[in-house]
Amino acid sequence: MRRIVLIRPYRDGRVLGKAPGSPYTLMRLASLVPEEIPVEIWDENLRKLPLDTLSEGDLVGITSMSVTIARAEEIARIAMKQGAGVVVGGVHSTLMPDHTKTFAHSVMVGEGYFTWQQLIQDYAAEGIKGMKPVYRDERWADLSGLANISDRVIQMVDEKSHYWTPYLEITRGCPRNCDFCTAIRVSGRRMRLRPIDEVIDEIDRRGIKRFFLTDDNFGLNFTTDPDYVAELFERLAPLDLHGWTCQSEMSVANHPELMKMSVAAHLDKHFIGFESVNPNNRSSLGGKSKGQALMAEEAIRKIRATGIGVVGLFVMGFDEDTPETFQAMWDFIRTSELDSISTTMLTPYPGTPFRDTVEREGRLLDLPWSYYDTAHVTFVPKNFTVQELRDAYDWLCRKTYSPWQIVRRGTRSLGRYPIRQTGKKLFGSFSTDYGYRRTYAYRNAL
Ligand code: B12
Ligand code: SF4
Repeated sequence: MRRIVLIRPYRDGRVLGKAPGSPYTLMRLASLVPEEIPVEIWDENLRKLPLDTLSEGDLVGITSMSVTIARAEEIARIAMKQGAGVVVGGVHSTLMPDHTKTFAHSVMVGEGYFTWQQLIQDYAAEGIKGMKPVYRDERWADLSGLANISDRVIQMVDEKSHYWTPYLEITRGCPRNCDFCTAIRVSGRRMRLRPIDEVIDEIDRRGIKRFFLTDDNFGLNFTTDPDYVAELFERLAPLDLHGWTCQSEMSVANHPELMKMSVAAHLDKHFIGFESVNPNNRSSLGGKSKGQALMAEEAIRKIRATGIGVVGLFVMGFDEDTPETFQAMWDFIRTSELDSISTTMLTPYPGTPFRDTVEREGRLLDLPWSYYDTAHVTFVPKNFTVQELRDAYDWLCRKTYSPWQIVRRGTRSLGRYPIRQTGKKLFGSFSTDYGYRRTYAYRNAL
């Protein structure tokens, strides 16, 4: 084997010279490559890929989400034509292996922690001939000692020079069961926790000062595993961090003691999946106490009172939604104390019960995967025409992400911190809304 090349296909590009987020998935996978085999990470958000250098003896691993699968396919076909062995893994290939199989020697279904190592051995022994069409790894393995990021990978990626936001995994999985959610189909419904020593060691060796957790529902651990969370916060508190953010749910507001500890642990913001201000949508939301604007307001107030920010995540286009839901959403955004807002379009991702429903009812629109970016309407809604839903969503996004609204929320957010912390908190106070404005803007680029 000449080398292993791990590729992230283009999606976000660069902002002021750096890509928005580090290639965390590939950093973990590259760390599983034995030291004697050369490994490279190619991030197409960062630079044009030297695909013409791929040849026989190279093993190419490509990561995929539905939105990037078309580019993954182009890269895979070029690499295969030049004689490289090609494996595609990630969310899309896990949920649609039959589609992915058509343009790769191997498809990685599931987490791949163990099968990736198996595939490397198979390729090293017999080249492309040794690669099995499908490798399955859906055992939801214990995270202890699993693919810790190696020093070789830390040096190679040089996150500080190339990326605005480093990612970090502390827990994985979510026991809830929202019918539109892909995360639980690829990370499992059992909450798994990384050993705290390994988390602290990783932060230390990577030298990161800010990070975004990849955890599907970190905040749920406040309720299900308070001792773990308390110990984690105690260990993070003495570190010299600028701040970090996580995905949560509003039940964190019921844990004042942990919230207090989280401030000392440099937690900056909870991204909270309120999902909907329409109470009729509760059945789609897997048992979370959601869909109730009053409860949301109370939770936001309590969390912000501790000095932690709240980013509200909302999904539009549920079957129960009507034009009034959009007005109610805007009223809520305008009057709430949220620090940043994400309003996304409900999307029938592969592997979800929601997709099964729209398929069964003949409501799935025939659109390329690039439209699965949560900013496009990809199915026929119940109470709108497709165009009406698009227009309603456009109306909401133009209001929510107007420069004035971004500045208003960002300045309010920054105002929560003591003046001496302004430098540290400036980036994070505006970057989230700016990022969502960009995500929405992709829609108009297609
Ligand atoms: C963190 C995260 C993000 C981050 C960073 C994403 C990134 N790494 O580029 C941010 C916030 C930027 C983001 C953005 C988006 N995301 Co996102 N994200 C996640 C989240 C919560 C965790 C992913 C993660 O990093 N996990 C930790 C790493 C270590 O593991 P992993 O990526 O799961 O990969 C493992 C396996 O899949 C496998 N594997 C993956 N690739 C490969 C490749 C090879 C060769 C092999 C062998 C194995 C392998 O090995 C890894 C280790 O086990 C997932 C939810 C989830 N549980 O998957 C959603 C998720 C992946 N995101 C999703 C979506 C829709 C998006 C956006 C389109 C949203 C938007 N509105 O723009 C964008 C697209 C961004 C892009 N660059 O393409 C969907 C994808 C659905 C789908 N069918 O594609 C998910 C599943 C969430 C959901 N809605 O349910 N996301
Ligand atoms: S709470 Fe979040 S991660 Fe959990 S199932 Fe629902 S959408 Fe998915």
